[in-house]
Amino acid sequence: MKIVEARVIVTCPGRNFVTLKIVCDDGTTGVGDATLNGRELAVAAYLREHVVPALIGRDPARIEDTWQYLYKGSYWRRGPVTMTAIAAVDTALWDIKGKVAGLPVYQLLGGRSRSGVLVYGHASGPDVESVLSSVASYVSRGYRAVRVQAVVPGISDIYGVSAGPLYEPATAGVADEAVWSTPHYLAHIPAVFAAVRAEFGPTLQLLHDVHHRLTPLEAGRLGKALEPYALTWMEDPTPAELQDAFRVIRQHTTTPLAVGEVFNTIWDCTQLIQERLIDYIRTTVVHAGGITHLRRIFDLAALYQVRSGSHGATDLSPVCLSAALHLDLAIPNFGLQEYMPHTAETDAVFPHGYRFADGMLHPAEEPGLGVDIDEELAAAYPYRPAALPVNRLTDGTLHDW
Ligand code: CS2
Ligand code: MG
Repeated sequence: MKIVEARVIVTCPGRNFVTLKIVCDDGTTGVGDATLNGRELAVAAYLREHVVPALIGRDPARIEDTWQYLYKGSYWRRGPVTMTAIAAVDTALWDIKGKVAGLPVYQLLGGRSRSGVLVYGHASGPDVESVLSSVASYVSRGYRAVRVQAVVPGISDIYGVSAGPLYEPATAGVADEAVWSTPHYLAHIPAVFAAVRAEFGPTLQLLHDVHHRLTPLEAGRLGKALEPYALTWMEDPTPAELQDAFRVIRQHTTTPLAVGEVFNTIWDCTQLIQERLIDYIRTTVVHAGGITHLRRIFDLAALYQVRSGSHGATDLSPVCLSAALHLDLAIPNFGLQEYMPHTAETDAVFPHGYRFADGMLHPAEEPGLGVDIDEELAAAYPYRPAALPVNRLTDGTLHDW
């Protein structure tokens, strides 16, 4: 078999997605997600200009060799654009291998390790009462794990609180500006979790995303304040360019820590994993080099009792989610999978067979990943520039977002 074509498809059914579709000489196709929120066209150009020409004529069965070729062969290693492009190729090749074998991809990864993939949903609200009813709506739909974000008195526009049923941080055109105050935030969040825990009892899994906004010491203080409410994890407490920052947090709290949605390679988390500075690694198929490289990260993590908790926001397309579910089902150290349902328009552009039942997602049983892109429909939604917000302190200083 040979690869004869690879198409880079950019579409915006409500938000932008980049998809790679690889076509083989016998007509077999495979898809890979290549979406990098707010930087979509950089990955599209990287694929079109530098990767697709190198794919033509290659044997699609050689997944590992192609990964090494694209990683080592470019000389310029790592980085979100490169690793997202490699991920798209890798994911599409796993899809093809599954179709050729006549098996769902999870079977090629060692088979099922569990009955389904436990997911968490996103509850939020403008005040504690509405947060409680948002959590209740997830519980009534069968969710067993819920991430809780809340508006903080004194901060009008806060990360993770949706205005409507769908949360979408990227906005049309140039970046929005948000305002942040750490003292207001630290004063409010423990009370929100006290109310949620009191209402829903001890066994509902609760999570919180700090979105990189605290110093290590502030994060230690928040983690300690949240200990009575037994969170499953506190996410991205501080930026992680310096992995040893997590030592400080660890010294101060037993609240479990999760990090990794902006990581691209295993080298971004070796220290975090090997020193057991985190409990969950949240890297994804699309941003960390595809199924091949993410498997490598999860295997390292398994040695240190660190579990997976892959990012699954709506900017990761149904192609990424499908691939994530196959890996989640197979690995021994699965923890949780984030799940934010896509819009009806997005679901129509990416026909897929995964389904939600009893708080879990279940991948399609058909050969490959069980997801595709309807290219005709995709063409009806042209690309629209959109950007993630920036964040400033009350005095105007640019802060982490
Ligand atoms: C978030 C995301 O889902 C999460 O945990 O951190 O909403 C994130 O902000 C976006 O995916 C950025 O593209
Ligand atoms: Mg997050």
